[in-house]
Amino acid sequence: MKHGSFYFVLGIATVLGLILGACAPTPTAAPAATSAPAATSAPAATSTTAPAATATTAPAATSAPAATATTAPAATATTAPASSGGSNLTFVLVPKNLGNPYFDAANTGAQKAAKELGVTVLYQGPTTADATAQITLLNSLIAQKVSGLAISADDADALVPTGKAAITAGIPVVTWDSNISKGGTQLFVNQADTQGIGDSQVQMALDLTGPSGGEIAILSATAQAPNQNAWIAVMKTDLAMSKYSMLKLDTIVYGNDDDTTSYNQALALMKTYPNLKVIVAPTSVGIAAAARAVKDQNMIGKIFVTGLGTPNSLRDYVKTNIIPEFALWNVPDLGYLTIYALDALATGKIKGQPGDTFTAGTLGSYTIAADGSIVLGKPLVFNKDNIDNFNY
Ligand code: RAM
Repeated sequence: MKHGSFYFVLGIATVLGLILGACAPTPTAAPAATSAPAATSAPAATSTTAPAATATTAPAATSAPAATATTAPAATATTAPASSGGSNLTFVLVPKNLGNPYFDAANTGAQKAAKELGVTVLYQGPTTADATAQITLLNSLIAQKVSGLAISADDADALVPTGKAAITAGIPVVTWDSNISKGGTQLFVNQADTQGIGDSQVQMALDLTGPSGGEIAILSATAQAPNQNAWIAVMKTDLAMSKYSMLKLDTIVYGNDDDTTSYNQALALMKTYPNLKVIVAPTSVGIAAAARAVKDQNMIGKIFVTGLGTPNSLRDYVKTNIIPEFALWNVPDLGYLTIYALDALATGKIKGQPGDTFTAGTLGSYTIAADGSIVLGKPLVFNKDNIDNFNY
């Protein structure tokens, strides 16, 4: 080869090499995953919206690459490995279901905590609020040896063996929002006092019927939902008290935290109970669907809706007086606190015993109560005067 041609070929090869080098995934893009091959391809898996993710869920797999999303049909969304510190910990925040704005809001707080702690938090859950699908996902995450699980349970009892299996495998487990029964979790991060949440639902119903009372109905999430069932138990006790004797509970129906099912249940309630005055929906999906049903049926002012939901999804209904008031807690803070609690367990700062104390970043210090829980704070009541102060 002549010198001229040699240098020409060399030049081309060098340019090609530079281009290929620039396209290659950089190792720094895989913050927490150690051995998962797909991790490098999911750097900014910022995609909170990432659908049935395959490779993007892989960062969770630290040592069992085969058992990733393919064995977890229910697992879909994943979020940014926010890790900035030196930790290799990969926690998974598991909601009752994906596509629920309430859990998405919790995930924003969880990601904030992840950044502060230098850990990775993945967000994976079943597509429907179904315990069997949630157990399938959890079994997969246990097989992948993730560093910790934060679960909002679809069923208190059905998840006990799964929670136990994780703990036995050395994977710390905290529940948040919706608890697993005894033995299935090491710590429950409760959003607000259960009694207080139940009381607020009945009080708001009375506010909306007015002092003379009237017929009310409860539109809940799933029939097995641990948190809704605990709140409904409080509501039933309250309704049996003389101070609420003017309220008549017609029925309890379940919309399964599914928008269409909840909407249809609300329509059926209005049809079946012509004197219905208030639908109480202690679920973020149910309350929004019920409000829409009232609007679509032109029942504004005749039937009111209240319960629990996120300010952003209910703002318009508050302003049009379909939902004059409703309650909730600071959901991003709930996700934030949950990840701090899980990190404290995973790093041995606490054992999950009553009396154990840890600091949850900007939220301050928490001590585990005798019942194995910590409580975020008090429920907030939202109405047209304050709703614009909240954005989640
Ligand atoms: C739904 C879920 C969740 C509950 C909220 C209020 O999003 O059922 O568990 O806490 O509503």
